[in-house]
Amino acid sequence: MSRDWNDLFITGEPDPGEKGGDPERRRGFLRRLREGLGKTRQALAGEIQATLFQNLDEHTWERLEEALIMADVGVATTASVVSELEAEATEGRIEGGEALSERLIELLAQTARVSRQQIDLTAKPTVILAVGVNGTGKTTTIGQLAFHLQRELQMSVLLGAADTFRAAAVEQLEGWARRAECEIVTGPEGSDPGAVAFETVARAQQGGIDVAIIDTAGRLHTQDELMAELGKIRRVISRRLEGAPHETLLTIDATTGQNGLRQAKMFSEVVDVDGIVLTKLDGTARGGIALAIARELQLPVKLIGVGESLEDLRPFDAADFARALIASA
Ligand SMILES: Nc1nc2c(ncn2[C@@H]2O[C@H](COP(=O)(O)OP(=O)(O)O)[C@@H](O)[C@H]2O)c(=O)[nH]1
Ligand SMILES: [Mg+2]
Repeated sequence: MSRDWNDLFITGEPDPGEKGGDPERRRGFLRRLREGLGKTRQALAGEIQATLFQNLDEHTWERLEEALIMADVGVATTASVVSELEAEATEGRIEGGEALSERLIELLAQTARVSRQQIDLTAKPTVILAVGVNGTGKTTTIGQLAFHLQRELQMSVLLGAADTFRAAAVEQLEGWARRAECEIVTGPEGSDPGAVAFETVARAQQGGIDVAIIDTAGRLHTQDELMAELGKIRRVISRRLEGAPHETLLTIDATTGQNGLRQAKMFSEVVDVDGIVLTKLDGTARGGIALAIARELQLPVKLIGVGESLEDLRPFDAADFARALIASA
């Protein structure tokens, strides 16, 4: 789990200091996370606190299950977490609302833990490919990620606008390139996305760039078409640079709930995905989905988006996340 950018990225540079960065900054981050998750928190935290701080009976566990399922934590995840909590409480291993609430956070965080949480940036250049259904937040995520790499970690970034389907998509990425102060490779509208991807990797190699991030279109006419296009982009990239793309990130829009999960499953069948970016958590009361995705897709959530500003993309830490949803303060 990555509590901070320094935990998320493997850069090969010496650790810049104390894990998790400076405490002031971390407090600020947790406050923003709580605010960003406000809608889910409003629906969930009060209900859970009220339930766990009352006398425990069979209704306690039912109410708890209902609240978690309403927040999209998922039926299977909810069932296993609540039955474990109930067992521990019944056996007297945990007592009191505070301890129950803490244990619930721990159990939820555990379910979200799957292999390889980090993003390895030691290859030079590292090529990151962004995939996902249109409108899920790929371009926004790329811009925010470029900003962090370039401006905070002092890594050089090159963007590749391989979503050549619409001119507006290229302009949008150009806007982010300006904000992040990084270079961008574009092609004419309707041109071959593979050619743009190839050019991006080539220029990153020639220019000694640290990270190339490639945007894709993610149209979903048919699965075959999508598979053909993404497959071609990947082949072109790996032909230019062996081992690339090093990281394929799949964006999922949290507001689309279980439907988004189904689409994500389809994508992960078509391309090898290394991690999930879960966006728009600020726009839903069902943000619990972040805790269920890892288990359902067997893929780690690596980044979360809680808004459209530069600061709104964050590394995902399941414990911080669960705490932001549930804890009273
Ligand atoms: N509220 C909110 N809006 C977001 C977030 N991420 C992206 N958006 C918005 O969602 C829309 C689609 O995003 P975009 O990056 O263009 O998606 P793409 O089609 O996958 O590239 C845009 O209006 C973004 O500003 C987020 O975390 N929160
Ligand atoms: Mg886009």
